[in-house]
Amino acid sequence: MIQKTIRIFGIPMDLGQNRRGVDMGPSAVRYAQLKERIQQLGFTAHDEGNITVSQAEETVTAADSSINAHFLPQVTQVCQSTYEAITDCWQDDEFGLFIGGDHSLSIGTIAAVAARGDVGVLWVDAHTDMNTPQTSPSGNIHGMSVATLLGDGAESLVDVGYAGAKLKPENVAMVGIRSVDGIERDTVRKSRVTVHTMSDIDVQGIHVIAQKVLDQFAHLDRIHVSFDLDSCEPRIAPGVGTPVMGGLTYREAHLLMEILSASGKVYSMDVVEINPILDSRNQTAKIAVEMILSLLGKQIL
Ligand SMILES: [Mn+2]
Repeated sequence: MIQKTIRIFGIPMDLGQNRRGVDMGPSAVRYAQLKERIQQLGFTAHDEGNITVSQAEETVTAADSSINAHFLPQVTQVCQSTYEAITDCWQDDEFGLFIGGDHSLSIGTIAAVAARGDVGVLWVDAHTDMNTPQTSPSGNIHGMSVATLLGDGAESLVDVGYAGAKLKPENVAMVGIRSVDGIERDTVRKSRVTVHTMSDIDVQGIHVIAQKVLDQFAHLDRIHVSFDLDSCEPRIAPGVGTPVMGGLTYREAHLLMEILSASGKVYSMDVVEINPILDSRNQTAKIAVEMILSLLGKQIL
């Protein structure tokens, strides 16, 4: 497919986790010449600016200690306005590009994508993000996004956009996984989500894994890529809130994007968890732009 027009939204959400700084991710990616680079590839790019996100400091509502999910009302509201803004401005024949912000924002972006029909979601991440308020050791919502999208989580978040689950587990694949919490491990095992761990990539090679993802999504016309920069090896992407050693190399990440792009099915993308405060000379935002260009079809020759 690869649409001719790219519609960009920034979602400076930092309420879904506890390392401050990911709210500056959209600025860092724009500073890394996102729009110019996309236009150089021959696309038209429209930047819709940022969704409004309240600051943690201005929160007046007392924390709700009855549920283990920090900033639940605020995260719900941002996901809802993200859903609405995307639904209003993003045309069917455009590629949707959503820049974060922490990974909780995907609850809003993927709700908007899924509202247009069945979609395969490739979750590129060090973590499975399948905790619920009942299982989460931290209470941080960015570790609950996938469970929420599958319909298991805080009710207000599950119902962002429209009531109920947004994804079917058989339409979700994960790549880059190397850190899963205790009880979360049981949830992942029991779910029908397909998980390709770093060990699988080591043994089989990323090209084989990429093909398996495409085979899994063979019955679907559209693929959404949710790219958490912590999937990459921290030496190449140091500017993330939760770095985990042993991640995707620069070339593995690129090749994954290139193979997906060649399928002609990629429809939209989240790029999340870039933390410029922890970064080194905007290196992580620059890698994010490289991944976006590869997914849009940039080739070596
Ligand atoms: Mn994540």
